[in-house]
Amino acid sequence: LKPRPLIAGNWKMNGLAESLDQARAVAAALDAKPAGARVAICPPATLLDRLSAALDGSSVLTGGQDCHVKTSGAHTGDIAAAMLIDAGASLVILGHSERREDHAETSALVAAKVETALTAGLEPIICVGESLAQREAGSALPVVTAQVRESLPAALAGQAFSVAYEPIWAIGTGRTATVADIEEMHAAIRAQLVELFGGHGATVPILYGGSVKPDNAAEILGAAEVGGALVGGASLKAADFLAIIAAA
Ligand code: G2H
Repeated sequence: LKPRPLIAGNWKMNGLAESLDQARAVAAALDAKPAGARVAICPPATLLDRLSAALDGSSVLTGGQDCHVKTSGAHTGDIAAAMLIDAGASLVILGHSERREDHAETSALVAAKVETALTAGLEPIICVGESLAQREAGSALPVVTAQVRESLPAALAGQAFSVAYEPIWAIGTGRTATVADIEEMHAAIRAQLVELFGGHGATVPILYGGSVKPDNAAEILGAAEVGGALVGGASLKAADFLAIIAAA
């Protein structure tokens, strides 16, 4: 059975208390007119507890943007998977390219974090994607399929999770991959998932991320093997996020 598409908002390092109103507006609109997709918002950690409370009783899930590989201890500035759960999260984004770049996260570390998140009871959204230089060198497919192999631990077998393909050159740049680019990569990721997880791998949602906006959402979400979207900038405004959700 094909799972429902997942539309996840990634607020990144944006959002103060007033942003909760945008999330409330999304929840109210979806309560009035339920979406076909599952919907989640991943705010900065400072807002997670308040956002989860604000969305309590609605259909909108909340998630973290990262968690530490360890379950607790002396890791100043970091956040543990159990803390995300404590703040109401049910999902967590792991291995986003901004974490891989800003914090030198390797696929091996991402895989270890995925195990930690699963043990805590979080549903991981595991991000992969090539840089512009890698795409121009013609190595996008091998780079991304290697990231999938190395970032997805065997512990994911039978578990709920999704993979998000986010070409780095299309993130926040206003530049989107073409449908042909997306379909080619999603097919390669699907083949890798089936190789790793058999029949389960055939059903894992593969999200697309990178400048998804109301005006390109229908085209992207209609592409083969696109099982949802990870939405950055356009998830910060309720009207834009709702338009993308409606396209799923
Ligand atoms: C890609 C995406 C969300 P944006 O990072 O993860 O952000 O939609 O702003 O490109």
